[in-house]
Amino acid sequence: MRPAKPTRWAVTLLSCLTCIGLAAGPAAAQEAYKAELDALRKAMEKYQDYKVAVRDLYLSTVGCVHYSGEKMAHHMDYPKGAMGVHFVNVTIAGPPDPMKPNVLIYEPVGKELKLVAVEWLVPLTPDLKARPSLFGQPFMGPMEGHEPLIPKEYVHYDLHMWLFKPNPLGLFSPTNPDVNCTDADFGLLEAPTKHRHGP
Ligand SMILES: [Cu+2]
Repeated sequence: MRPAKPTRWAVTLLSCLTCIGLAAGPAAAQEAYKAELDALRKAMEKYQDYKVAVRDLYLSTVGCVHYSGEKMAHHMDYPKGAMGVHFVNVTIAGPPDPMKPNVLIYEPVGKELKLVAVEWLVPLTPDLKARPSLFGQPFMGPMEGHEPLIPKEYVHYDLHMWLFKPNPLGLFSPTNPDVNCTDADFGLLEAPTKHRHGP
């Protein structure tokens, strides 16, 4: 599946970053991009059923990722909280498409999986000339892959968006303190002691 060509509004959106979002911060960006966020939420709604996501090739990476808030060497500083279970679609490639995130994130609640967030994951490649941005929000990174689920060598940028569950730390915070992995069959705490260090 080839990524869809950016629509006119997406191009306008990308070229207009400096005029609104960056200077004004995430809350204002949320306001400025309200129509786009609503359109994205509508497009992603069908994935509240994880089986629909799997059929569209968003595949589960199983572990429910959460963070203690402790600083980790070679890692971004992630505030205490969880991301959840990432479902990754490797058939979506190319520049990040605001209407087509390549990752969906679910929180295990009881015996169910609740769609809570979407994420754009962009590998650092020689043709990538600048830090990607969407919705007036610069991506985090570049950072190493998050072991044990992503190899350390997979250097990338990413942007999380809590489209279906409010996040007190902000719409674009990488972690959400209101999401937890206590109901997950496979919890995966990324903490300093669990991180593989060099030889
Ligand atoms: Cu994530």
